[in-house]
Amino acid sequence: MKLLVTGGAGFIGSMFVRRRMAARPDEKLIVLDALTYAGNLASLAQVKGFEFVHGDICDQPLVERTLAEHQIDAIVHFAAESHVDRSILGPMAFARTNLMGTATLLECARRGGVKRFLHISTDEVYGDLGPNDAPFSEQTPIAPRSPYSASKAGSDHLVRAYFETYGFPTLITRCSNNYGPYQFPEKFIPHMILNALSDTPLPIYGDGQNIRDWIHVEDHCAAVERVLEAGRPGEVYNIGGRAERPNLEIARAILEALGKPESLLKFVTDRLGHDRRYAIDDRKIERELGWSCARRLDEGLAATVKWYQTNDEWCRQVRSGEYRKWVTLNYDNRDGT
Ligand code: NAD
Ligand code: TDX
Repeated sequence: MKLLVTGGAGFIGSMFVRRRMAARPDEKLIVLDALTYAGNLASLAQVKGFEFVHGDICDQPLVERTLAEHQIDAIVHFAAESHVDRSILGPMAFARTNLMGTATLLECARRGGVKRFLHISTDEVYGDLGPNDAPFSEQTPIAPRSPYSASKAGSDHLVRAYFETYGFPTLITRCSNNYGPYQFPEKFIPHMILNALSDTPLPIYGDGQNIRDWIHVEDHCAAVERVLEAGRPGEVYNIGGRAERPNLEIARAILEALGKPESLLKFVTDRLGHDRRYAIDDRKIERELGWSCARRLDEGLAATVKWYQTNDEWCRQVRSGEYRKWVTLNYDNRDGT
């Protein structure tokens, strides 16, 4: 299979590429990534054998060329603007990449004869839950509440429309909150770990009782591989960690793991439109494809804390902005983008 992975320099995409290349070193794998602030080639530094195309999924000629030149059979589409807080500050980038980018990719892939298109979506498209509501299933109506989740929901609708209208072989996964190595520290868990390590207050939005279902990024990527291999075209598969926790409990666990005092917790103004609870019913992927989450949250979190403690060079470069040097040297000076 000749595989195109969009967003392969991001947090989840890079884990997918690392795992895939380790298991199938002879497979032809192309990463297409615009290297926004969230893309970091250092996350792929140890990986050999893949090809990298620096480009934007909204750039139709570039996408067409990439698909044709490499005779791509299948696409795993991770590329997105992914941070809710940024979507509240600047929603247009989310509409552009998540909607227009996905539309561009779908249209080029359909015309280019791609045989499988796996769209990586999120549980956030279902909206939020009250404390006693049943978890989201694949039948739960789509009801996004942030510009991020609305743009992802829009992209899911486009993907579904390509299956229904053209019979184009699409698949969708909707996963809960990921954690693990190489996650950009704007997201909750790495943000808490790095602040704790530098004795900086940990900002807890609202009352800290918002609940997320946490899954280790390796478990998510294993599920994505199962869907790529054996998922039924036209279907949606939920993926979850079966580990619902209030944010405050996670922040406390991180402080405890690092031997830091609870006085570092700082309650701050809540996120606008903050979803209260996510929970996932992932029995369909378990039943149909035999996948289930392998890592326990306490073990995965301990390993993640350790990873951020021991990979201080990656963290330092991300925090200082030095990781952007590659883009500046190779591209910014050449064509002004
Ligand atoms: P990320 O922000 O870490 O990475 C996104 C990657 O996409 C980056 O490498 C970035 O450079 C690239 N990118 C952004 N805009 C692009 C464009 N226009 N063209 C080409 N590349 C572009 O995101 P992530 O956390 O790895 O999430 C990956 C996917 O998984 C996203 O689609 C996200 O919605 C979904 N998802 C994430 C989570 C989570 O907890 N992080 C959970 C469920 C689903
Ligand atoms: O500093 C913080 N303090 C805080 O209390 C941050 C960054 C977050 N939070 C809270 C907000 C959420 O309730 O922690 C929770 C998790 O926040 P994020 O890491 O921003 O994740 P979330 O908004 O839940 O969205 C994530 O999961 C689904 C990803 O960013 C999305 O890409 C994915 O689709």
